Amino acid sequence: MKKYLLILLLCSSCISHKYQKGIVKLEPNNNSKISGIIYLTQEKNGILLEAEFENLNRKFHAFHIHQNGDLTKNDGSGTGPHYYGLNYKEGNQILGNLGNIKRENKYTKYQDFLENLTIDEIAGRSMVIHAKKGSRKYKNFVDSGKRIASGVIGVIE
Ligand SMILES: [Cu+2]
Repeated sequence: MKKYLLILLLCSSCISHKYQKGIVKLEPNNNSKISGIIYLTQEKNGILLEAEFENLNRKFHAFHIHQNGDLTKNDGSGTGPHYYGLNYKEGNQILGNLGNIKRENKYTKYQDFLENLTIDEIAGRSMVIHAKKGSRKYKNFVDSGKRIASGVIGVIE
């Protein structure tokens, strides 16, 4: 019995993540002037996101994880649909809906914690900023306008 307890205790602290750090360099879409860098750090229950954006032009911009890492289209359409989460079921939180970025000035510093997400599962996908305000974090996606900046989620080992 003691042996099983020990194994249980060990395993609750050994949830292994292949990647601990990620980085995204945002490039403009649809001829916007928006750029930015996003730093991702894997923590126990999610990802710490720290970012700096340049030239946001509205008070709020929707911010999402999209399924694909294809940046070859100027309108950002290569990034495909929104990312829902690995084990998404109807009614669950939509993990790719990161809510809205609130603009500060020419430069905007932004920080968030993305619960229940791992860098492993989003590596190679993309992060996208939209022209308009979207829905609140983890709720259903609402139409948030054109894609104005996007970047592939890269990993750092
Ligand atoms: Cu989106």
